[in-house]
Amino acid sequence: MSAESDLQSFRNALANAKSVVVLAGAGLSAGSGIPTYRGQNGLWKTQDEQKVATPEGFKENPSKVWQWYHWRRDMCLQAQPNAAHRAIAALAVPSVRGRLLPSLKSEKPPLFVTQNFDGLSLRALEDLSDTLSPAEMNIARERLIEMHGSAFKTICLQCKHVNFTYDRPLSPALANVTRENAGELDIPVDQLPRCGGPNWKGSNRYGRCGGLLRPAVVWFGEVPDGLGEIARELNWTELLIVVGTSSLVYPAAGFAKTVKDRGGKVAIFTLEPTESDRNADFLFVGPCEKTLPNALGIS
Ligand code: BJW
Ligand code: ZN
Repeated sequence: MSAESDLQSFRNALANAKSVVVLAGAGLSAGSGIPTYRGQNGLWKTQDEQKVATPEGFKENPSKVWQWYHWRRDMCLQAQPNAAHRAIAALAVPSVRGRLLPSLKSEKPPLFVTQNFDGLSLRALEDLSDTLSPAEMNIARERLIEMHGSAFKTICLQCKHVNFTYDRPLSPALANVTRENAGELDIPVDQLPRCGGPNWKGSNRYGRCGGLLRPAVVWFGEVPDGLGEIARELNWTELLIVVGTSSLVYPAAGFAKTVKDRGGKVAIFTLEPTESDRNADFLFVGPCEKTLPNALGIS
């Protein structure tokens, strides 16, 4: 199938689909300068995932883990959404959906499931605040599932309060942590981020209890967020658009098979296809910040 006919048949599939889901991975944000996990320059080349991305690793050395998340969180804050984030966000605009996805059964935007913790998809959506009404924005936010959590959320290990903030640093002791020294500094546990913030005054109330915070991200062995809603949608998804994931981490790695088994179609946008990507109905190879806006006709 030539690139052109691929594009035309993909556009036809979009036009005919009654339900569409988008699934994204780290490749979506690679064009914004956020490193992927696997592959040549992936994070796991220099960092042991068992030490920094498991609950056991955090229990063993919360200081190391917090330092590692601090510099990555900073990097996410400095990064900007790219053209692929913007193209997906544009599906929240009713007129764009009317043009591209005229057969959608629901009035809501397609469910957008991202494995990324960088917050860039949310920011791309929020950049549309002049275009979307407050109600449309709320619905679009609800249709975005950050299934592996967010760099900007914390959870208190004691009272379980979840907090969202773009503030930095989350504790004064993290201020000097950089990519180069992350994990090397000797920061005692009582100087790590705490429930109620650095000026905690001894209260034991919910959200201000002084307990140790952890990043509200999903580590290996933990259950991802939003699985119930995702499973419900995948039951009747006619087109799954997969962007920039190696499809090695479950349960997300199984979504394409679920859709195929129920008779749906799968479109994959990736830099380097793997063997399993070749079973896709539509395959777009190249940087998704170029291929995705082009395929959707949104620049
Ligand atoms: C581009 C591009 C460009 C580059 N344009 N493309 C054995 C068998 C089956 C399962 C398991 C098993 N052993 C253990 C498990 C379970 C485990 C798992 O799957 N492990 C595998 C490694 C084997 N999974 C879990 O533990 C999950 N939980 C779970 O299973 O709970 C049980 C349960 C499930 C369901 C119901 C009930 C119970 C939790 C997984 C948590 C993953 N957490 C992380 C860290 C998040 C926080 C943080 O960032 O620190 O999530 S790990 C990391 O991997 C991160 C990612 O979201 C995730 C996926 O990575 P992703 O996005 O695919 O990135 P890469 O780097 O792998 O790929 C990038 C791709 O982009 C590449 O293909 C590039 O080519 C491409 N690319 N530039 C387009 N410009
Ligand atoms: Zn607390």
